[in-house]
Amino acid sequence: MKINLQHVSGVALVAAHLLAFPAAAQVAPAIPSFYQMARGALDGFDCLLALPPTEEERERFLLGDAHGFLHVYQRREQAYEEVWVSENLEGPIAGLFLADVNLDALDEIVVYTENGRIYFLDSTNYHTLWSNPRGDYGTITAMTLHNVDDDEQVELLFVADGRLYIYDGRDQFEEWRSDQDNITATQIIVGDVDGDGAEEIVLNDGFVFDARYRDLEWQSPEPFGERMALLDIDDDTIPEVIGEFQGRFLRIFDIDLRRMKAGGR
Ligand SMILES: [Ca+2]
Ligand SMILES: [Ca+2]
Ligand SMILES: [Ca+2]
Ligand SMILES: [Ca+2]
Repeated sequence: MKINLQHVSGVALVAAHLLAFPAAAQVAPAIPSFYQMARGALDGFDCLLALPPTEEERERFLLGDAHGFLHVYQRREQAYEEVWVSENLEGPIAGLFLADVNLDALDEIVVYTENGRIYFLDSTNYHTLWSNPRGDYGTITAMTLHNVDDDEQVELLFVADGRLYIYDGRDQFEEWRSDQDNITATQIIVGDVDGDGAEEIVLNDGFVFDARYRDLEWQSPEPFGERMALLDIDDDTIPEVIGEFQGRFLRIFDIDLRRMKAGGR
């Protein structure tokens, strides 16, 4: 059976890090590096983000806490130490990303809070470059970054107050919002899940939108789980949605066939 990995695996991320910093590959660290830990025990935390090492090659990572604070931790010998704390961002930190949202060749830190605030931070000095006005959105339940239009940079895709939004990060405006106002998704993934050559936006509460034209392609009668990943496990070159329920139970969905894979043969 052939398995096509649609997501960048943890191993690939570690490998990419070692390629980018070959010195790290030659000297085996006494303890696992943050990258290794993050790809193991800490993998999957939405509010932990490995940042590129400092100029002195010190590993660092960003943590957003439930009280509304961001913390930067830097490697110091056998441990990490806090080197920076943000002002209070007025709500539980709900997700962190690193991407060049404004197409200036520098990566920004993108932060969103549960109560509807979005911040762009400079990834070297952590200064706030931009934040959305208070009150634009009441609650943001999910976000991801993906290029879903003709301009080069990634857009912010998020679910707020029941709707899916596509937001331009460079010029900071809403490109599109869904007519559907009953969306409750807590995770968003993007991929060509039906094999037609165009990407879909898959929401874990069962909505599937065309990423480019934003038509509702399917609304599954059942949700896809709290956590999803894309993986082609039946060798038809179309990734299935692997959905995790209650933190452990897996179900597999063929979006192209509009159904859950049956158990057994
Ligand atoms: Ca940038
Ligand atoms: Ca774009
Ligand atoms: Ca498709
Ligand atoms: Ca498949």
